[in-house]
Amino acid sequence: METEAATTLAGRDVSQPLSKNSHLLRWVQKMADLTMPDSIHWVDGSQAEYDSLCAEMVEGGTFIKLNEDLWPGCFYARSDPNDVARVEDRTFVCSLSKDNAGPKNNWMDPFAMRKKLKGLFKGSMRGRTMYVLPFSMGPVNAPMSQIGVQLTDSPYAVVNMRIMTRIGIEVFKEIDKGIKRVVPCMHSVGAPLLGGRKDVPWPCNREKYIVHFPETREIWSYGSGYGGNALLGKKCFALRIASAIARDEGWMAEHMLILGIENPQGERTYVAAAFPSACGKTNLAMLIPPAAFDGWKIWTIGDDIAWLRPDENGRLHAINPETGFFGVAPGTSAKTNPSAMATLAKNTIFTNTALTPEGGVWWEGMTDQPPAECLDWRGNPWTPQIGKETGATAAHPNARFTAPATQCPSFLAEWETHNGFPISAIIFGGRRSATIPLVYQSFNWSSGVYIGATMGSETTAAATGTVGNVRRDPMAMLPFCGYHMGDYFRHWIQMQRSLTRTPRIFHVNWFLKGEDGKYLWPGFGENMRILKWIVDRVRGRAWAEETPIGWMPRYEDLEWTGLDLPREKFQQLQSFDRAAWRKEVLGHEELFIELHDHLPSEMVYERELLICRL
Ligand code: SAT
Ligand code: MN
Repeated sequence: METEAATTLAGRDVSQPLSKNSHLLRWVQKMADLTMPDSIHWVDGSQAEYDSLCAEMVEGGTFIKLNEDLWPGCFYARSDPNDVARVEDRTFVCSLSKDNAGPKNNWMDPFAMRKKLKGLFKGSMRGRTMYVLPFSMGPVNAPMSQIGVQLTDSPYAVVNMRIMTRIGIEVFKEIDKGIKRVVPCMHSVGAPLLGGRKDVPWPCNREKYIVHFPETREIWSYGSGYGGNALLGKKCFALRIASAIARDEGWMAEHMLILGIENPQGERTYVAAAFPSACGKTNLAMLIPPAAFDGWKIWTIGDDIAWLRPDENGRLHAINPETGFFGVAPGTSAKTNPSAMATLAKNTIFTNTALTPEGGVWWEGMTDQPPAECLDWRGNPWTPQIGKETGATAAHPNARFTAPATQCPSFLAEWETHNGFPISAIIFGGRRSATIPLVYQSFNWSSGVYIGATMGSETTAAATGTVGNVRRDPMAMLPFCGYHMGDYFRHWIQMQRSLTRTPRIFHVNWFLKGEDGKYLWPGFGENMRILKWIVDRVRGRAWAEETPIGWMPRYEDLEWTGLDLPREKFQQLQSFDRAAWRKEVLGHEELFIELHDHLPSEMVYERELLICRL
């Protein structure tokens, strides 16, 4: 096979193929013939390779090396202003039947889409190197892990993927065993370098396609180099494709952080929490308990994606399939998230933050005092005065850091070898300035699934589009579910059957605002108080009051030492407004009408019950 591959690829500069898998070799060859790169580089995943790719990108202008004394091992990139976030309107789930993709996904006939993609990818890598990037989501040998190979013309994607996933030789070895199915992931920034044209720092294309074929388990991404559009292991594989695999195989791929809560007696409780993009998952995952919680500790396991599977005893276990954090920079500070600041202090890639004159990075909220001057995320001079006059921020609101998880001080060390952590509670949460109380608990699994399914959240800068509208974002999976949302609810309901003990389900909302427009809840470390109540509920140690929407803590059920939050304010945070909830339920109805022909009857019953209680 090697010789066959080598002959057909003659004329191209090809590094030694690192796999003997004939399917893989044939596919690489076929894709090279389609995309016509100048050279092919088999990614070994070594530090030396990473360093040389970074050096090449510094040379080419994609990367700026940050000041080694201030930011050791760190690089800075500015994206094209037209390529700054996930593009949901350009994201497709191309199942054979439109019905399987459901009304919440963009769909195109897979045959028509393949034709379209062939046209787009034809010659799309001319003048560039195609990287053959093998990656494993989850520890390479672990039973829960999944393997993919991304062919990409973006060295930026390669180095980011090295932080975010397990890549390189060990994954090729796993592929060569021929046991696990490999998900092929095609990625091109769609900017061929024709006739010796000079490259730009951030090549991309105005036309973008992020395409998933769930039946054949394939991903094709064209035109973007940013985040979830380009790091295909993340949202495309670990959520959209994996959710479809998980439904077929009886497990769950969810947009959830995972954390462990340890009390002073050393007892650990693991919880998973689903929040939409840019709603503070990373902050919650890295929470540091306030001083009053002496002896308590939060362990970080993941900040974005959880794969959950019942073990042989019927308890739901979770792994984080990633190895890094692709976190939102703005708002991250030594005050809001000291662990994140420690994590990103070295060996980190910053994208679309501001660049300071001393070769450091800055973003809104990082320090109380902005730098006197800096270059903004577009490379233009920025001063606080310019910011005031023009309203321009120094960092893009979706500016990101890509940082290794092992650098996080609260990261759970045994995580690599572990087969997953038993999950006692699932927390849903959205960004809602009104109506939804600070915390409540569902009555049972199916009412909990209803709470997750009807979750709403105000939109953020993580996706292109208007910011601040309330949209229904079921289980925070609206942009990430690889099949019909109604079937997804059914899968959630059915999971109960394979569980001897279901996790308890909660809903939180840190984002309630008072009449003055200010947040009512201090958030961040103080969220520990809510987590403690949740742990105590799960373990049958805490009291709650029944309300029409679920179980709620009374003021005296929470630990208040060290926080001066008046009882009246708590009442405001926990208030239940019947009229507002009646409106809220109409929003649920809108979603259900859209999904009606696939909606499990449990969801309809739960809605009826809720209406009766209201
Ligand atoms: O999808 S990204 O990885 O770009 C970030 C997110 O939206 O959560
Ligand atoms: Mn996310």
